Amino acid sequence: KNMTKALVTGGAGFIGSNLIEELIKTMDEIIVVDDLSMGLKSNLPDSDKITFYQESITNYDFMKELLVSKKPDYIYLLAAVASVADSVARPLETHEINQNANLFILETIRTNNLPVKKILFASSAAVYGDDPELPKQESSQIKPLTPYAIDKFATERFVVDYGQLYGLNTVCVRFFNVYGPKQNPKSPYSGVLSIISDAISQNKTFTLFGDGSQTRDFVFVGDVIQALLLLMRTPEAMHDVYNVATGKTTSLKDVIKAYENIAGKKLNVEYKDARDGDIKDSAADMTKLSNLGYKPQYDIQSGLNVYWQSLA
Ligand code: UD2
Repeated sequence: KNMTKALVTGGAGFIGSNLIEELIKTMDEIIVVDDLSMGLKSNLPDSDKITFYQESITNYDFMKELLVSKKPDYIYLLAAVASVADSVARPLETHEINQNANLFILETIRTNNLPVKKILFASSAAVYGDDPELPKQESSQIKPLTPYAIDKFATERFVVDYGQLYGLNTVCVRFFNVYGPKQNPKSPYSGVLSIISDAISQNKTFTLFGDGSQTRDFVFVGDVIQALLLLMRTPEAMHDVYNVATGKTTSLKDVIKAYENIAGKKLNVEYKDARDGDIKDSAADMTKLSNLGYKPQYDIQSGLNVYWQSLA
């Protein structure tokens, strides 16, 4: 029997490590490439199916050798510098990771005729920018406003184009506000729910930028993994881009209220002015992914509940 192999770049990160917990149920080998700049080796489940490499995807010699020798069937391109602020501070460096390294992977697959079954690239709702028209459909106006968003959008186009021009099987996702276990609260630009979780469990003060009326489509990581697996196995999901969210929005104020109820304690909040460049509201139209059978299993209440339990 042929071994089925998946490669996950950024596999020790938040979304990657949650994905791998599912992949070990069906794959024979999961190859993880992660430089541990944000991810943690301890995020990975303990399984002899996992082959871990602490490497940057910008190590081209390494990546080429890995792809050619391992010949993965499925590739999840999740590695990125996920911080928009980092991309504004050092655009050339983040461009190398967020775009060029992914293009190198595509090019290596093409020029070596590697038998990859499907490639999925993780993009971001950031590509929509601050245009106020909501909810965002995949066909809505694209207005990338930061190096991060520009790289995500350009790489989406490369990934789709490598499908159309060279026949690679590819698909892209645009993540909205993903939250859940293993999200790293390290940076002030980490996902707000990881920062709130950290604050409430450690009894720290949470700094709220704005008045709390800003809204987001918060999607629990379990639903994100459902979406990724669905898109990988669905042949019609091809050379195309899909929003990944829930289709429902919640204000930051209401999220905090819900979290306080679950945790059974108050979050200590200090208010500051809205952050430069932050958008007020974000919302996803989920028609396209729903038409493939996607149905989120977690509302904000149940998602936060699982998240809180995971911190215990
Ligand atoms: C998310 C992405 C960003 C980009 C964007 C696209 C994250 C971390 N950021 O930004 O990369 O893709 O979506 O729309 O996924 N907030 C606080 N206190 C804090 C941190 C955040 O009040 O300590 C506020 C923040 O000002 C914002 C809201 O919480 O109004 C959500 O912040 P976020 O960084 O989690 O997510 P977002 O949607 O601004």
